Amino acid sequence: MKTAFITGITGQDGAWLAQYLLELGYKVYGGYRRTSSLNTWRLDYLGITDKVKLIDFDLLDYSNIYSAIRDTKPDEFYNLAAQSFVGTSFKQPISTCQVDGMGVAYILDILKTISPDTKFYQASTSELYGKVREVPQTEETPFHPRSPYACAKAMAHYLTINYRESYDLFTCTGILFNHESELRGVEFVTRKVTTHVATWANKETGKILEIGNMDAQRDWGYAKEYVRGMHAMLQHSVPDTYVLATGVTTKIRDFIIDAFKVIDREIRWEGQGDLEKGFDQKTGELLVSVNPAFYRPAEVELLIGDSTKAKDILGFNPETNIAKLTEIMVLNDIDLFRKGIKF
Ligand code: NAP
Ligand code: G4F
Repeated sequence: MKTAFITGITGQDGAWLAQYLLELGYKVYGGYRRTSSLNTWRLDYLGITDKVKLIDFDLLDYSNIYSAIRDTKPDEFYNLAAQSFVGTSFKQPISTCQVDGMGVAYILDILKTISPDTKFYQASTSELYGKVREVPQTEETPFHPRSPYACAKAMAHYLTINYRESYDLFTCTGILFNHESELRGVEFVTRKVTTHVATWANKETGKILEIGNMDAQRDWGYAKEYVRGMHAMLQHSVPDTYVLATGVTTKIRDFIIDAFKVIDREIRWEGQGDLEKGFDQKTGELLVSVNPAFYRPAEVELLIGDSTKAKDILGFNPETNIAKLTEIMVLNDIDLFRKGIKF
């Protein structure tokens, strides 16, 4: 039986990856950080909370990481833990750098010292491209990070490659473009939109969606499919860096329009910039309103990835397009809302 250690197991990708590895017959250790109440809603949703072995794990604590690796000596180590919200990284730049940058330095050095045969996956990100230098973005496109989050992830990315080149460790980096799902945190824009749309499914309960920059574009895929790509990277004979993306980009505005269409509401836009608003075409109800509080000090305007390398070498071929993904998320949130879940 192979063993895997997943950091960030309580997060979106951690939960999907744990489910996938359990299906493959792995023993799964899940690193989770202590909070005042253990937050396993995603593992509960997938019905796997009792099937993984939860281990205390905090990326800020070297000695904790050391003992977690010493005690488990996994075949594969997936580092998915991070302060992953770009907006927050502008408000908490120091802790973001410590967790997302230094935390990875700790893991790599501990692996080198006490578990050099463990294969390592680092969750890199399309945020590295930032102010993009090339369209679409590939493994060769230069980086131009636009947030403390992306800067910290750049450090982690290069360290992962450096430990591969310097010490012959089996370390991979996956430059993943945005991937979403029913398990996405509600502060990220897709899930923020779908939870708001769900509140309009019962007419009397609609909540106005306050939104930031609607002109940014993202290459959105389905997280459940992307975690298979992470696993495939560690099964290949040679450690490397891969882009995982769909190759299709969508404006935030179009995502909002399509999400409301799932519940048969057409949006009529009025005004411009900070004053723009979206009304229900038929009823005139206010559905969407711009709130500059959600603008970022520096924005990543356009992301679109080319994952030809992952397709050719790993067989990565995501099937869920953005229309299907939108429908999955909206219908799931309507279901949750009707069951009384508060967003
Ligand atoms: P997520 O839902 O925000 O999950 C992040 C996880 O990290 C949570 O389990 C969180 O624990 C944990 N964590 C945060 N700080 C920690 C610390 N100091 N020590 C230990 N654990 C800590 O993120 P995700 O969407 O699953 O993303 C997974 C990884 O991929 C992240 O590294 C992210 O930056 C990267 N990434 C994501 C995307 C995407 O579109 N989803 C794209 C590219 C890269 P709590 O539950 O306690 O908060
Ligand atoms: O959903 P977002 O917060 O995701 P973002 O910033 O692209 O980051 C996500 O994807 C990265 C991969 O590229 C990951 F590395 C990272 O961990 C995370 O998973 O924002 C998407 C876009 C941005 O341009 C943002 O300015 O949506 C825009 N936006 C407009 N209004 C908003 C809002 N974003 C959020 N979260 N909330 C808004 O109200």
